[in-house]
Amino acid sequence: MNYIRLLTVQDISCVGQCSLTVAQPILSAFGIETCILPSAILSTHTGGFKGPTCLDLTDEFEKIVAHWEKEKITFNAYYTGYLLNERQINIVKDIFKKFNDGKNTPLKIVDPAMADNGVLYKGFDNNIIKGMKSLCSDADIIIPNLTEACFITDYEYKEKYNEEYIMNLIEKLKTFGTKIIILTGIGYDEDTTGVVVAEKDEVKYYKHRKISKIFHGTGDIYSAVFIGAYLCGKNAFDAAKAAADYVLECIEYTMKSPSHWYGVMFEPLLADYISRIKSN
Ligand code: PXL
Repeated sequence: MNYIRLLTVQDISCVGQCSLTVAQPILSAFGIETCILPSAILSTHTGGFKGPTCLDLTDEFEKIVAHWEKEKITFNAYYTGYLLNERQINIVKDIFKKFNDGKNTPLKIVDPAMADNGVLYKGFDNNIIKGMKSLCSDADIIIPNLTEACFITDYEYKEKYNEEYIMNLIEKLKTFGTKIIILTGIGYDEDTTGVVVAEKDEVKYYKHRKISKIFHGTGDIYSAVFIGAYLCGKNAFDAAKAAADYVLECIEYTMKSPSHWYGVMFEPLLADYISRIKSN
């Protein structure tokens, strides 16, 4: 594998096993140099802790970008996650155009992390949807969950649906013009869920068992493993499958510790998983 220097832009939730505290260890374990631009520092994520603190780092973005430009820093790939507002998103869109080594155009991967289970995360309003629509239209790969996909396409969110509903959603997502769409959390019956992978004219579905308990941060773990596996040479479908299998393993492991409610204990399984995925 060629050496890859990736920039990921998302928040630091100091406690909570999501965003950068997930992306950095996972991508580094894949052998990817993982540079960070933190969108905010929160004491915890916003999904269940009471009254998290949040320091908005938007004002730092321009200063950091200016310094990187002076240092002639380049990236081979970008991965964006939880961003705070449209101003931040506009700076990220600008970052996408800079830091190119002039040889290979960096790959732009956008997880429009802003919503789940039919609702926006706490603290967001419709402006974040507008911003994410714009960011997704600049991406090569998008990784929305069902809720995010509905928000960015103005499509009705449904808890129960059939394949036709999802195929119509995929058609709407295609209008963003990305090379690959990874649509997560799609299940057609009570006991299963899965991921839809759309690339060129091909749409494939990987179905696996569903665990009814909801855990925070699973979307971030999913994206990081998908990106790690994809950048290490797996095709999109195999990377999507690998990420789903890992998230499932981590959830099952976490459920053995019922008091661990705020995230998924992915760390104890990471080293073994990476060596398995790299050997096949
Ligand atoms: O996992 C998504 C996420 C990331 N960052 C913060 C969050 C959430 C989800 O709730 O609150 C701060």
